[in-house]
Parts: sequence; structure tokens; C-alpha cells
Amino acid sequence: MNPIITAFEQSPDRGRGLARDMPVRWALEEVGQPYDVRLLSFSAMKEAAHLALQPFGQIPTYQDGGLTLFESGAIVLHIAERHAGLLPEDANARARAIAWMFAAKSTMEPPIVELGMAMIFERDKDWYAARLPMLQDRVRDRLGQLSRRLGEADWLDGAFSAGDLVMVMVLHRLSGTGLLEEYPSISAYIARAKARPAFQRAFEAQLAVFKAASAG
Ligand code: GTB
Repeated sequence: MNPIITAFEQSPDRGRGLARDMPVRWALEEVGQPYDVRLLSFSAMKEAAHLALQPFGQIPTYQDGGLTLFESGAIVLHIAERHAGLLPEDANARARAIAWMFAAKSTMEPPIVELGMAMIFERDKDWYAARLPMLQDRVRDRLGQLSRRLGEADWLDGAFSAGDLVMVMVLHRLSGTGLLEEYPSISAYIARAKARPAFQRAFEAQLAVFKAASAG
């Protein structure tokens, strides 16, 4: 049986690949593992049956045989550990790739999410205009540091890895803010990752869900 993941029945991002089933789909595509998707409404996510799988009532989840997992980062790591292609064989290189996954989630993502939340929920506040540049500068600090580390390299540490996959998914959240364009090497890095056939298959699959929901 294929692993089963959960995703939004109708994603609020309108199929832009921002929901967190996207990194899981991408990882599964990279390693060539077919998967099934169970789509959930917002109300179904809060029901006991789903809360037993995901204590916070969110997507994605991952079920494979006797294993149920939640947290997209943990799911990607699990996939990467069980299949060839997303983590190096060499133990030290493997540890560094995993460190990049954590860097994406715990160092890059927090200021990016904070900026995104402000842009969605705080636009009408009278202090928004004063707060926005500060939030943007915090993101710029991280992008500058990342760009200096990346230099002219294709990927963060040797071959493409789960570290790049998670990092690109985090950076993808900045699409449309104009900030990525200030960092040409990061823009090129993201474009390189998004050109991967596995990314494109994953992106098209989640977009197809949105299109089907909109048509129905
Ligand atoms: N840390 C968890 C993980 O990585 O798996 C976070 C999971 C999570 O945030 N899930 C969201 C969810 O289920 C969907 S992805 N939300 C429903 C709820 O909490 O009730 C986050 C997301 C949602 C919407 C957009 N968007 O519209 O652009 C982007 C990202």
C-alpha cells in the first residue's frame, strides 16, 4: 500500500503551493514513492478522528503501515531517511543536510512567518506602516546571511538534499513580497529547485486539487 498523506480539500492559498502538504509531496516525488492523498475540510480537521493523527487539527499527516506522523519537517526527514536521494550517504554530510532542514525551520522561517502574518492580518492596523519595514529588515538579515553562505553554489551543501527542499519551501513563502528579488543568488537557487521535475509534479498535484474543488 502507498503511504497516505492529508491535504486541504480547498486550500486557502488557491493552489500556490504554500500549504504544508507541498514539501511532503515534493519529497515523495524526489524519491519516487507513489502516495495517496486524503483531502480534508477545515471542520474534518478538528474532529476526533483527525486529532488522533494530528493533535493540532492541521494538515499534513502521513500514514504508512503502522506509522502515523505529523509535522511536515519530520515527515520529510522520515521519507529522506527511508529512501535514497534526499540525504547523503556520508554520515557527516548527512548530519549537515539535516542541520539545514533545522536552519530552514527554526532560523529562516520564524521572521518569514511573522512578516507573512502581518501582511495578512495587520494591514488595517494604524501601526502597520511603521512595523512593516522592521519585519522586512529581519527577513533581509536572514536572506543576506543565507546568500553569503550559498555563494555561487547550486545547493547548500554539495548535492541537492532534504535541506534544500525544506529551505526552498520556506523561501517560497516570500513569493510576491519582492524581497527575494533583492538576492539574485537566492532567486536563482529557488528557480533551480523549482525546475526539478519532482517539484513540478508535486506542485501540479496540489494545484489540481484546488482546481477540482473550484470547478465543483
Ligand atoms: N508545523 C506544522 C507542519 O509543518 O506540519 C504546521 C502545519 C500547518 O500549519 N498546517 C496548516 C493547517 O492545517 C496548513 S499549512 N491549518 C489549518 C488550521 O490550523 O486550522 C499552513 C498554511 C495555511 C494557509 C496558507 N495560505 O493560505 O497561504 C499557507 C500556509
